[in-house]
Amino acid sequence: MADRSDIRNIVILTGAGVSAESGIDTFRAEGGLWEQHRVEDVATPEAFARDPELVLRFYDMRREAIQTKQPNPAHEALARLDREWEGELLIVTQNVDDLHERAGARRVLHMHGTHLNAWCTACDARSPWRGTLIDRPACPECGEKALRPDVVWFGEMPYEMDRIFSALREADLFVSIGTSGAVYPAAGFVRNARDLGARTLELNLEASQGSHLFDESRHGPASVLVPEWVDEMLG
Ligand code: BV8
Repeated sequence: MADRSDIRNIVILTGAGVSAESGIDTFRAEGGLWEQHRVEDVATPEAFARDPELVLRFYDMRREAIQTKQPNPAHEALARLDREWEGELLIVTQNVDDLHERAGARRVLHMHGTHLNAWCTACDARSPWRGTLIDRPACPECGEKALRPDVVWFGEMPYEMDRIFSALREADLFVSIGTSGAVYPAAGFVRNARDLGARTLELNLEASQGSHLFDESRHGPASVLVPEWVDEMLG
């Protein structure tokens, strides 16, 4: 980061690549397959309506898996930046794990929801949830057996888009970490940021679908690139 004196407000977008070195599978490394299903075919309201058990098993397996994983140096570096950065900072994550929070980050926004909540389709309550949903447990609020993962599926509106766009409007720097740029609206944020006057930086294992849109794109593992970048920013 050449001259950072004019950087006060930062928006960081993270994707599955920031959790890859914690042992959480990305969507597209293994061809995005789960039990021979494409993720896009399981992470949809239609799939849930058609075969709820299949979808609930998919999320039960991942909800259990993330609870056995630990944050990696990329999560820890972002948490340090969150603690020490005096300007505005927002980590918009596409990830549904809680590794940013477990590393100590506080200014985190889960635009695609979280594995660790259950959402009641009867009363709309969202309850913290670490167990399984396959056995159709009762909603802690209303008692109905109508819980689904509190995760944004394809075709559903991501959470807190207004808050994301107001942060992008204020951003002096937009940094995209560990995402393929395959899924919208997240993949479009770099364009929004550029149009709104922010500088843009990509930290990713390899070129992504949007690399050409960034002022600078650095390739390597997040556990190396993110601590290096945070050291640059904190001087
Ligand atoms: C919406 C939660 C509208 C679920 C997820 C045609 C064209 C354009 C758009 C569309 C279209 N048809 C449909 C759409 C819209 C659709 C979309 O974009 N589809 C794509 C497939 C084309 N989008 C939606 O449906 C979104 N909603 O548009 O709503 C609307 C309007 C009005 C009213 C209602 C609705 C909602 C999308 C959210 C879906 N949910 N996740 C779950 O987790 O199960 S998406 C999921 O995949 C992730 O959350 C993430 O967002 C997305 C992409 O994954 P990545 O995080 O990027 O991971 P990936 O594996 O792809 O890449 C990893 C990267 O890391 C790679 O680049 C790799 O190189 C790098 N990496 C790997 N290891 C490392 C590393 N980098 C650093 N270090 C390492 N060690």
